[in-house]
Order: sequence, then C-alpha cells, then structure tokens
Amino acid sequence: MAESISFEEAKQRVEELTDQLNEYSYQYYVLDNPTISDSEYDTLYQELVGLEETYPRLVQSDSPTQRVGGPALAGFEKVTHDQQMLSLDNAFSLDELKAFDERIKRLTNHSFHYICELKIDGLAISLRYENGKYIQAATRGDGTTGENVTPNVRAIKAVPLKLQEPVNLEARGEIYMPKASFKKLNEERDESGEAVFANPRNAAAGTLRNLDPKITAQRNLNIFLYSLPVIEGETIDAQSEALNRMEQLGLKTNPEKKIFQSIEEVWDFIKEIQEKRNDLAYEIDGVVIKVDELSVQDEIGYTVKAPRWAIAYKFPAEEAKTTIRGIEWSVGRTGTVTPTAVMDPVHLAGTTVQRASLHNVDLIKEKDIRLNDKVFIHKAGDIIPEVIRVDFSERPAESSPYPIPTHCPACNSELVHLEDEVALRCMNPKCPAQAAEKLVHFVSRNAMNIDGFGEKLALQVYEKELVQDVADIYGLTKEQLMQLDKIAEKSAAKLVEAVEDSKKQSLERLLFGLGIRHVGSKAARILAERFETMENLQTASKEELIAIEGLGDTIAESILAFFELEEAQQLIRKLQAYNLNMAYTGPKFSEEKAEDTFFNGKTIVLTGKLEHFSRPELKERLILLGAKVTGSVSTKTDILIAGEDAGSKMKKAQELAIHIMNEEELLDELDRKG
Ligand code: 1X8
Repeated sequence: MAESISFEEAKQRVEELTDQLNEYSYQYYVLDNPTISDSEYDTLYQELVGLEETYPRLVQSDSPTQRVGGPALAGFEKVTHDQQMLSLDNAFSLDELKAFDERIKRLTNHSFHYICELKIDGLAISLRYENGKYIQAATRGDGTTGENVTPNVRAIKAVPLKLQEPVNLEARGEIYMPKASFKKLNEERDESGEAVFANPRNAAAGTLRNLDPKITAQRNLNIFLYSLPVIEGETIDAQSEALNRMEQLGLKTNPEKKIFQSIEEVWDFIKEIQEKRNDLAYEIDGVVIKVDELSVQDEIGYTVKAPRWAIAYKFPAEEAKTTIRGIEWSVGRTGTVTPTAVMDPVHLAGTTVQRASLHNVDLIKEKDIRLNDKVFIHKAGDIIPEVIRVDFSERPAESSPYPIPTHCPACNSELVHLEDEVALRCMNPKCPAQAAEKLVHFVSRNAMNIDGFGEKLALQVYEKELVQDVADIYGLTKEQLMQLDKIAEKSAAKLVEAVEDSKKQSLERLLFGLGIRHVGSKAARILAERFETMENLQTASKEELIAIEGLGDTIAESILAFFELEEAQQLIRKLQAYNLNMAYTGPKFSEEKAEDTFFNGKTIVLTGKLEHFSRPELKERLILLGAKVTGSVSTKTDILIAGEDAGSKMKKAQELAIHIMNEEELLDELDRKG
C-alpha cells in the first residue's frame, strides 16, 4: 500500500496514524479507558512502522515508535531548573495542621480555600513541552539542578508525547511504580537471580536512573502531574484550575482531589483517604494540603526550602515493634548469601509477621541490627516485611555487633563481597546449597516442570547424594527413589516416567532451568524462539544477542559468560548424552517451523495491496517462519512479495532481478507441507 501512494500521501497517512495512535494511548494510559483492542492498536502501529521504515524522513517527534528509539546513554546530563523544585513541610497530627492553618491566617486577610491531593510516594519530575511537544524531563536532584532523563521518561506511556494544544509549559509531578508492577518485577528478578528492590519507590528510582530506555519501557512506570509552574500566555488563578488545565491538555492528574473551606474538613478527608490507602493501586505516604488561590499563595510566600502555603500531612507508618531472635543465612542458586531476620511473631497490616528479609549484609551494618534488639518493622509496598530501625534505647547492655559470616553456611568456603554488588557471594561452583537450589529451580513449574518433583524431593535427592548436578536426575532409578522418605514403588515409577517425559520439553524451559544469571523465563523464551537450538545459541555472537528486541547488554553478557564456562559446556554435553531435546518446540510457529520452510533466513520486502493478509499480520507470520522483513528493496533482498498496485518497489526489484512473488504463489508456499 505504502509504495503505491505518493510521498505526500504517505506523509498524510503517517501524521494521521501518529495522531490516532497517540489518542488511543492517551485514552488507555491517561484516562484508563481503552477504546480499541490491543490487536487493533497493533495493526495501526505496524502500519506506521512500515511507512516510517519506507520513509524515515516522515518520522514525527511524537510518533509512538519513538518512545524507545534511542540508544543507551553513557551518563545523565545536568539540568538547571528555571524555578527551584522545593520540598514540603510535614505535619504529623491534627494539632500540627491547626498550627499550619493559624499561621496562614496570620499571613493573609483574604478568604481562601484548601485543596487536598494525595501525596504520591515516587520521584519528583519536571516535564517540559514546547509547542505542545514533549521536549525534556528532569529529576528533582538537589532542587536546583537535576538530571536529564528525557529518553527514559519518553518510554513511560502515560507521558503524552504531544499535548492537546500547542502550548509551552513546564509541569511537575511524581513518577511511580504501581504496587502490582513492583510485585511482579521483584518476582521476576528473584526468579532470574537478581537483587530485588526494597519498595516501589526504589524500583521507580532504579528504573528511571537506568541508562537504557528499553528497560524503562519494560517496567511499567506511571505518572501523576500536580503542578504547573509555567504555561506561556495564560493566567492561572488557582491550583484547582492548574489541575483542570493539565487534565484538559492530556497530562495525567490524580482523580482524588477536593476543595475545602476549613482545616476540620481537611482532617475528615485525610481520615477518609487513610481508610482507602491500602486499596489504591499505588503507594501514597500522605495528603498534600495547599492554599488553592494563587494570589493568596503569593501573599503567603516561601521559606528557603518550601512554600508556606502548603503542607504534607504524613500518615503514621503502619509499624510494629518486635524482637530479633536470630539471623538466618541462605545460599541462593547463584551463590548469593542473604540474611533473613527471625523475630517474635507480631501483627502488622493484616498479617502475622515473623520473618523479614534483611536484603544484604550492608543493611545489617547500616542499621546496626543485633541479636535481641527491639526493632520496628513495616511492610514495603504493603507487601514485604522489613526492619526499619533498631530501638537503641532498649538495647541490652551486653550487646555486640552481629558477626557477619566470612564463610558459606553450606560449604564453608570463603565468602566474597564483589566490588559492584551489595551481596555476599559463595564462589564455590560445587557448593551443595547452590547445587540443591539449582536442582529445585530446574524441576520447578516454569522450568522443566517435572510432575511430582517438588522442592522437598529435590533437596532430599541432593542430600542423599543421589545427584550432584541437574543432569543426574535423568539417571535416577525407581529403586533409588524408593529409598527416600514416603516414596512407594508406584510413585517412584511415576516419578521416573515424569523425569523421562521432561526430556521432551521445549528449549526455553531447559534454558530457564539452567539458571543462567539474568535469564528469566521471558528472556529464555525470546532466546529459544530466536535461536531455535542450544547449539545456535551457544555459538551466537554478542552482536547477535544484543540485536534481539527485549534483551539488554546485561543478559547478552551473562549468556556469553555462561557458555564460556567449562562446567556449563560439560553439563550441556551430559544432558545431550541423556537425549534431552535441545530445540524450540514451543507454540505458535512450531508446526510450520518443524518443516524446513522456504522463507527461513530470507530477506523479504512487502509491497502493494494483499487480499488475504494485513501487512502486519503477514510480516509477523514471515518473521515466525524465520524471514527478515525489511522496508525497502536492495541487493540484500531475496524476495519481493507484491500485491495489487505495486509501485516503485516492484520496479526496483525488477531492475535488480529479485525474485518477485505474487499473492497466489505466497499462499501456495505458506500451504506447502514437507
Ligand atoms: C510532592 C508531592 C506533591 C503532590 C503529590 N505527591 C508528592 N510527592 C501533590 O501536590 N499532589 S507536591 C510535592 C512537593 O512540592 N515537593
């Protein structure tokens, strides 16, 4: 289609698609009100990608394809804020709020209102738009100078690339990670052996300060804007008006806001919000109370640090106090040694808590946590129990600093504290704790998914020395299994069968099961689909790995490092000797792929109107068959698939004597079996 229309027509269509897609995105991410299906969106998106590939000059700065365009950065540049980004004074009680109210009434004789908004627990951000186009995002930094995080923030879908009107403005707000996304991210990180984030705020900060916008794009950050320090050519009279104006322009604001006459009404609102706090999809740490009228705000003025016309009421943290009874050290499958505090059971935010992750040794030192200390605990992101601080006033006189282990609790080899890591690590590749955890992981549901082979059994066969590494489970006999606790002949036979069956599992499960650092189940699937066999992956170059959408440098490097290890090569040979399947047999293109398809490895260009396929549909199908689909005809092109009204691409293909295929032939080829 694209080729049969003129440049001018393509230009018009690109602009139309860009606007349309931005509008859908706005409805979905800002208004939380999707108006088309994901697949409809995707079809339009792919059409835009196709046109932009053909005519790169037509790519608009606000094109949705530009959200994750750029390369990873080397570092962040500094941005000086035109107006300082101030902090807020805090209040912790009704009395403090009343004092705030009285102070304000001393500073103005005018009547005014209070506007209440939620205090989002995220990272302050400043966004700038010129002519309605997104041009810059900067972190708060020290209030005067922040960091330029423009590419990362562009990857956040709730940030519009273009406003509803061509205005120049600066808006400020808070970037946050929803609780559910935080939970999911940490589960994935845990699964792939990466350090988990302590709370949603840290996860958001870590994501935003990451140099690769691709990572930001994967992480589901979100935003609420709450102030409009600059909007050129307009007069805004009140905070409530600023919020409405931002909403009108397409900037996402928080719906929970209300205007009141008195501080008593404000207090009722605070109580109401406190009740709902745990039901919100994101973390808040209080309510911000502002004088609504800007003329009164100006009259009241500022201290050096904060406005006098606003205050943050901070919720009392949901905390509990208990006693540390012990610290357990566990060795993960990648050798990280992590401490867990064991405490007297205590009730906290709806559950009984007895254990809290201490994350790493540095945290124990930092907070100076000792045995028998009384500590305050809370739940990060409403989910994860954490030790906040020690109550030093109750520390027993005879207490001494907690001795950090120097040797692995499982194998006694010396622990190391790697330069760039917070974790203590056992470097012994034969460490039994690591091996046992590796085995637990290998048989687990998302890996080889061996029926009946749970964690307990995995630990038992390891302890009984029936296996040394994951490959050994394929040599287990019924008789050996019957020696174990609670395993009768029948279940032993079933287990042997389940183990045997698992040899057929598709490559991605094996890859994930091997526990390569940073390779979670998602990355494993991408790798398996792309490389198809273990051998292809083992011989892949760094360039090939990095080129894959959805994989970053870290994963690529980790894969290369893994396959270079002699132990890894040996393990794979051993698994091969047991006849494990080492190819991708996953869903989707398995039937077609199993046959040596005609399109595999070919570079293909699509042109003209096709009767039976939409362009994106066909493109995806061809890619799944191993083809590379590009936008323009060159000497590298193997096949031009030409529909009705094919234009310049057809001509060029003829000149270059490239194989031209019509829709009929295409259908024949796709239907061909064997
Ligand atoms: C910080 C925050 C403000 C608001 C919400 N969340 C925050 N973290 C708001 O005004 N709705 S204002 C603010 C500040 O001025 N430092």
